[in-house]
Amino acid sequence: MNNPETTFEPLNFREKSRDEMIAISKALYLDMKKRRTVREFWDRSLPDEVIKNALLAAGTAPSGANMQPWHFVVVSNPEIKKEIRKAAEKKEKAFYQGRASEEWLKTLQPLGTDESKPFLETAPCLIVVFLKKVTVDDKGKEHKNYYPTESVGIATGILITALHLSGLATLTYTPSPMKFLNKILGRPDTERPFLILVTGYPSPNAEVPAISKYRLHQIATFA
Ligand code: IYR
Repeated sequence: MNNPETTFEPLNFREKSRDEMIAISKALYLDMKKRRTVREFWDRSLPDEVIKNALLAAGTAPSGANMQPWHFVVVSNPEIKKEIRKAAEKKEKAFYQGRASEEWLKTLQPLGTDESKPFLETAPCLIVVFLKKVTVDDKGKEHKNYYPTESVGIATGILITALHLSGLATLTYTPSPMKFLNKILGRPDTERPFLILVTGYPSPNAEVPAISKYRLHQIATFA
């Protein structure tokens, strides 16, 4: 608190009424409940501005020591999407045909996934989220990042929320291993691919698995 280099500014907190707080939290819950992970996308272009605003929202996330250890690559170029699909399907083939345990494949069964990933080309936008293991400054010096996994997870959650509330569908997609994304997208070794957020309008006849979420008492304890 008494570091001479630290400056502080007013928070400008506006208190909401109890009724407003309850109404906002309820409305947000009901809207977020409608978010579904979609695997069939429409090849319809998106307003750039929506993606940019969602990225700005993600960038407001709290992070360890405010290091902001994330980088987002927005891929809309069909050639690059094709390259990503080709590399990802190769990894998926190995996963479904041997790398995945019987138990894992059984757990995935209700989702109906397989090695074919056409959405990587159909969706207008792939947001590839990278985790910066270190931050490289203008002079090339590396600075340690703190809690990067937690930080990037929080930023990604905000990104998904922002895109959903803006009217778009997303799919959190994690081919494994994902290192090929550094090569295709020219990202340095100091960054690790975190996930691909496949983004777009859902296909008009998209279907989603009939799955449910746990109830409050199953996910929370009040002590
Ligand atoms: N990456 C594979 C397998 C997969 C793994 C998990 I964990 C999922 O929630 C869904 C799929 C695929 O995308 O098919």
